[in-house]
Amino acid sequence: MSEKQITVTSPLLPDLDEFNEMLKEIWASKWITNMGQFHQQLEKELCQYLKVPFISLFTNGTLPLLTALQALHITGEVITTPYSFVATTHSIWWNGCRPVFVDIEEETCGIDPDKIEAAITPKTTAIMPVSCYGKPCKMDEIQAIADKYGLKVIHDAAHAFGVEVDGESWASKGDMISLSFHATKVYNTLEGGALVVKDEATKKRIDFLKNFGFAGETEVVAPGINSKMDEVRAAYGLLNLKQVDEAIEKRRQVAVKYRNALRNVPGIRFFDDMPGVRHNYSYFPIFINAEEYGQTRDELYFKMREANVLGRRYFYPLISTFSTYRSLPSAGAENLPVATKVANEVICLPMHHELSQNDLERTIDIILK
Ligand code: T4K
Repeated sequence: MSEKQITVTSPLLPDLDEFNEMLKEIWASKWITNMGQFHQQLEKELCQYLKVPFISLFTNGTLPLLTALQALHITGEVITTPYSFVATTHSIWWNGCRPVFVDIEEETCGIDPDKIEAAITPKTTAIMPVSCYGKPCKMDEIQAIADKYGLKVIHDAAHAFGVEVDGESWASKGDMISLSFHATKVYNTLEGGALVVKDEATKKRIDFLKNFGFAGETEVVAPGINSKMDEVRAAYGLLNLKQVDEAIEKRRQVAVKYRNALRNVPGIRFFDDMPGVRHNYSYFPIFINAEEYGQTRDELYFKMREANVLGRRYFYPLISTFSTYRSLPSAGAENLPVATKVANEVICLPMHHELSQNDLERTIDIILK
């Protein structure tokens, strides 16, 4: 364990002097939260960067999911994927709804649209797909099913910051789109998140909901929550926005090197770029076929750990196997064969803007041995 630790990710940090200048402004104004000037500026700049009409900032990427379900009055059953971070399903549960797991497809690791209709019941009110690893899931097919049955689509795009398909922002797909700006994401505000919405009235409603439901000093129009982003994080976010493209380009170069090194290794599968897609390279998952590769996923995973290379098994175990959810009728492995297989095959390799050539070689060498 003598060699330097290589982690799965490393946060994009703003220049400390520039940040300090912004902190001085905040200190001077004494306005530190509740939709201050940096909060407003970041919302404006994110709308431009993400090519979306309206955005509302949040303290993390879980609360926009919870709030979207509230705002859309979602009840009953919500169809979702078991192959995600737990926050996706928790947001459904916290709204008093029942998550209904539908299997994923290997091609995108997103929910399989061909399996959605069979899971729809009279109680279904929404679909919550995830663009896992920032890879666009089959949103057009999902939206068509939602339209046919009158369902809402809440798109968990936590991983998909800056992703575009044929020039269109992926953060515009769905009725409401949730983003995470956690430290481990391509773009971070320390902790943070946002909800993208389509019209001004909805934006206003979300802004009320994230501020206890207040619509003025004395009027409360809804049972809201407190999930406002403060000025310090908004300032940090403004600085990071200036350098996120450079970070994405560095990640792209890492992806190219991984692909070149691993392309012909039997039993290792990974994603290539999709035509017309601007990827953000937020994760670099590889999938191990133990028989062809000669080692199981866990054998490789623990070998990497021994060498201080900390890949992560995102998303193992499946959400549907956790104690809260495993008794749901849709949670059985027989209903989720692809997700179960993929969760047992995946390792996300170290992927961030600061990986050195030596870091990459160390990681690749372990896999090639
Ligand atoms: N929907 C989806 C699809 C999501 O993936 C997530 C979050 C959400 C919703 C909810 O969004 P948030 O409410 O979290 O904004 C991480 C993140 O905490 C979580 O945000 C993320 N998804 C999930 C996939 O991964 P951990 O438990 O794996 O993180 P941790 O602390 O083990 O960190 C991993 C590595 O990152 C460390 O080994 C080193 C590096 N790191 C991490 C932190 C926190 C740093 O270098 N500095 C840091 O400050 O969950």
